[in-house]
Amino acid sequence: MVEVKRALLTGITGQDGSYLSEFLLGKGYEVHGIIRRTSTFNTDRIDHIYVDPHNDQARLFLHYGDLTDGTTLRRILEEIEPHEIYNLGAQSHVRVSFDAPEYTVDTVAMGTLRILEAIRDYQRRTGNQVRFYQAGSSEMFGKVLEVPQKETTPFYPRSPYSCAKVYAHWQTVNYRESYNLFACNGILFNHESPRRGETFVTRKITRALARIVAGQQKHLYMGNLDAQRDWGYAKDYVQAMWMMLQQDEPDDYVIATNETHSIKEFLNLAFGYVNLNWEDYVVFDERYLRPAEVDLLIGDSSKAQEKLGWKPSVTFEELVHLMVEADLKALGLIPLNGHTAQPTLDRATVRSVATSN
Ligand code: NDP
Ligand code: GDR
Repeated sequence: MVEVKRALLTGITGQDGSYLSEFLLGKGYEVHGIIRRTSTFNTDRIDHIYVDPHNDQARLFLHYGDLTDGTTLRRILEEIEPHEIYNLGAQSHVRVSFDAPEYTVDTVAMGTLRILEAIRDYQRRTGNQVRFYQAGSSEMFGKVLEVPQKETTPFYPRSPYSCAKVYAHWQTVNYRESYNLFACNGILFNHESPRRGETFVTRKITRALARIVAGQQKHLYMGNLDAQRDWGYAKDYVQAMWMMLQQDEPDDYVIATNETHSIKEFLNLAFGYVNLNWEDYVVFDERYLRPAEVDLLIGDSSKAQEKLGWKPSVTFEELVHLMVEADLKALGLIPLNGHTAQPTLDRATVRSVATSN
């Protein structure tokens, strides 16, 4: 009988963790996730795939732990004996990393090292190979040294978060070369979805837009609107993580759409979708500026496209529209007919509601 594959995820309650869990369950995996104890529920994004563990159909299991707690990480690894580990956990907000640098570095840099050390010992003791995925970021490129950015582009991190990600990247390479670990770095450019955290710029915009249409909010306070990002769809990106771990040899890959757009372009498309002008609502607030900004990110994912056979399936315009639609739907403003780029709402009605507020 073929053994069921077991995957262990840190960050399972986050945007990517939830999509990756769905994807792995669909592939027949048993999925284990590390969650943090919080005073309010933090499992909203995975509640729909959770089955009570007393049910023998259950294939998703949750374990309390934290990236700052190496003992627990080791214990969970020993108990589960996973075939694959996806390290998605992080204090992942760049602006917040300037406010809480020490904690950010502890989770992102030291957290990765703690897992790598646990895998190293586990492999040596048992002889079982664990495949490891590290959630690297385009933020590591930071200051523009080359466009588009690819695997060979030098890093120039511009925040505590990205400095920590660079450390985690090189430590992953180092463990691969020193201890023969099957360890891969994904260098993922921004990827978004209706499950994106509410304080990242795309979701902040689409959520505020829905609230403006519903008359619950009049203004949207924002920082630098000139920054440019290579935005893709999170569901596409988690597939690339899995693909990396199915190769014969471990390697590092850039995952991107190879297109860049400014925050203003995002605003134009989002507000334009409901026939509103963003300039009537968006107000500058310097609190959303960063001490150092990353001005321009545009990836070159040709290596992943050639070697993994990965490619993005959702365009920038489709991404904006599916996020706007999901937030409008969450407030009961439109019926959503699946992920479609076609407006399903009566724009004239929406416009009249918004302008009368
Ligand atoms: P999210 O912020 O949505 O999720 C982060 C996850 O990490 C959550 O599950 C969170 O738990 C968990 N976490 C936070 N702190 C700790 C800790 N101390 N110990 C254990 N778990 C912790 O991030 P995304 O899903 O968007 O991103 C996934 C990973 O990919 C992150 O590492 C991020 O840095 C990286 N990345 C993301 C990109 C993107 O565009 N989304 C691009 C490139 C890289 P809780 O729910 O309890 O807060
Ligand atoms: P980023 O994402 O920093 O690229 O990191 P974010 O959406 O936070 O910012 C993108 C750009 O928008 C500008 N901006 C604002 N950002 C936020 N959050 N709020 C605002 O009001 C606002 N106004 C303008 C920012 O200055 C920035 O230029 C994300 C995270 O998911 C990281 O974990 C990940 O590694 C990278 O993407 C790739």
